[in-house]
Amino acid sequence: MTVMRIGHVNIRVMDMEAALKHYQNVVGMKITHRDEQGNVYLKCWDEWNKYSVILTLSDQAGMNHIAYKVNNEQDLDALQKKIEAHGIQTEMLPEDTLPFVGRMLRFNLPSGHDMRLYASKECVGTDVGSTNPDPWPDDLRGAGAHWLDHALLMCEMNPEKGINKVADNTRFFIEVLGFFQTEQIVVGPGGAIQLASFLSCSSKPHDIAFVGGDRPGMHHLSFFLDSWHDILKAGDVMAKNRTRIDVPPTRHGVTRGETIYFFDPSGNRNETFAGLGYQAQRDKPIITWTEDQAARSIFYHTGVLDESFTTVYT
Ligand code: M3P
Ligand code: FE
Repeated sequence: MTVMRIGHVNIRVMDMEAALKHYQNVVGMKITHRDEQGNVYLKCWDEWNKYSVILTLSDQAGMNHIAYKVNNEQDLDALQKKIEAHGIQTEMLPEDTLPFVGRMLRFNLPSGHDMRLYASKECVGTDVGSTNPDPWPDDLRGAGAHWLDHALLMCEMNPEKGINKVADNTRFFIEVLGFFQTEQIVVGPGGAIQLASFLSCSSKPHDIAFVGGDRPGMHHLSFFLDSWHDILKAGDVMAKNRTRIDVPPTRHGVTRGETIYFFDPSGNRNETFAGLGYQAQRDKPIITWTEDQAARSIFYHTGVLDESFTTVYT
């Protein structure tokens, strides 16, 4: 188990001031760094590394790269060999290519997404510290998200042409990066097509997920909250800030998560996600959702899936 967790996501925004208001006042993050190119780095109060979101000004929304943290530098070297042996080219970027981050292994996932692995990022501590910590800090803002929890990436899928990057990424994450699959949504005759895949490298129901679509992209990045009550309050915060809500508070069948989907001002979808769902263990049978229950797997209460939920993404 060498990959520990999601480290950060670099996303593109079209209006930096509006984005900063959103990620600070709604999500509850704090700015920890600005670089000379104008990128802004933010962290959640319960994270101990320097940042988990990098905002880059652009004329188009979306994700530049996603990065996961591995145990140590030796694991990074070992993973480089494994990834290359799988037929994927890699590049080891030198320390400080990104501020406060050590060497960074760069490669493209089978789905085309730019992914990075690194072993070190400056530790600045959580907002309650590590000595006799209080359960939460006094200056919580907005939803008061604890940490960046996971991301869901859209992957090209065209069964007629035999293209299924959801399945290709799943194989890569299991065979090369050491993740294990917790859940899947299958469609088509005999459930032969893997439409969605949920993968863990921890004891959480997912640390990354993939869903099939027309083109690669980012469906959402998700921030962790403690409880259903915190989800309700996050909805209040969104209303106060006139945040565009995509899906109001509900529960997922997949992962059992309690959720709200909403958009940042550039149209990047965010999620607040509560509950650890269940203990994801490596020997747990994979949970399978069948095509007739696919909508309920995503929105458990209504069992209704608005088409825009899987067609609108950045
Ligand atoms: C989640 C989650 C889709 C499923 C989404 C599930 C888009 O976001 O955190 O469990 O099919
Ligand atoms: Fe999610």
